[in-house]
Amino acid sequence: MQLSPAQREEFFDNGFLVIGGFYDPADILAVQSGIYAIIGAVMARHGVADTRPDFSAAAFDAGYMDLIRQNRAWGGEIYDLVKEIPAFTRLIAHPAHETIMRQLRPGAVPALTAGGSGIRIDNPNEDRFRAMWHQEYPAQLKSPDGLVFWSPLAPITEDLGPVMLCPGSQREGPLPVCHADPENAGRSGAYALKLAGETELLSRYDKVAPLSKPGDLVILDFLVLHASGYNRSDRPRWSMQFRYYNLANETGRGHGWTGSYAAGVDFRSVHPELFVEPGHG
Ligand SMILES: O=C(O)CCC(=O)C(=O)O
Ligand SMILES: [Fe+2]
Repeated sequence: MQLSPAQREEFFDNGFLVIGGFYDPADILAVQSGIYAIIGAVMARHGVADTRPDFSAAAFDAGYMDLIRQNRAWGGEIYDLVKEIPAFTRLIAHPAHETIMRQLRPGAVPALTAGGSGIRIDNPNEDRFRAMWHQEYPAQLKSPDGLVFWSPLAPITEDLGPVMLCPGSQREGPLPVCHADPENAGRSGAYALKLAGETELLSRYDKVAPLSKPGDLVILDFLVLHASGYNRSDRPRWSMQFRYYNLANETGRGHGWTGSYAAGVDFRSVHPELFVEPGHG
């Protein structure tokens, strides 16, 4: 996987890059088929009759909305199980991720954040689980020059709420955060963090929300400002995230490549200067 000079320039200018048709369709199909099987297994566990059509890429999540309408907690079971699909685990360490990182971070020694990969299921109108505007670094730590590889499992349309990004915002460097109030009601860990001076900061940037489809890849700089969109459709928004960091990065080396919330660490113990009390941002 060789990036063109124009693609590299686009990434450095914007802090993100969309690559169409990046993954082998068979690899994506295997993950969708795994999700189909898990939905069936959860139906069977709860005695729900399985009247779904046979598996197809277009309807891999058939039955899911009916299940969560019956009992929202069953959606939580599916959310935890889909991370254990072998085909998903194979994609986490896809060789092309390392190849891309070596091209976008010259001299990098790519490493994979344990627990830093996942499958998001953004259900319609569940704004409580949206990611507010954030940089990846405080939420993940490891190294500030890390990359998020983001890829949808269903076609992303406007009404599904594509991820929003501020092009060029990665040049701000690591930005201070505070605890959101009152927005943090029901939020914890990285989800409760809000950028200090968010309104002023966001007013200085354009916001874009690129559409994508299964097999496409969106690469995000660990420092680019981004947020979940608002799912106002009647379908879940399925997407995969793979997170890589750089063992050759000096800041990472300085704190021992510590992880953040996923590793049970409060990032404030590593970067106290990046936290401000509400009202001081
Ligand atoms: O998919 C989303 O809504 C948020 C994505 C995100 O913040 C990430 O992948 O780091
Ligand atoms: Fe993020």
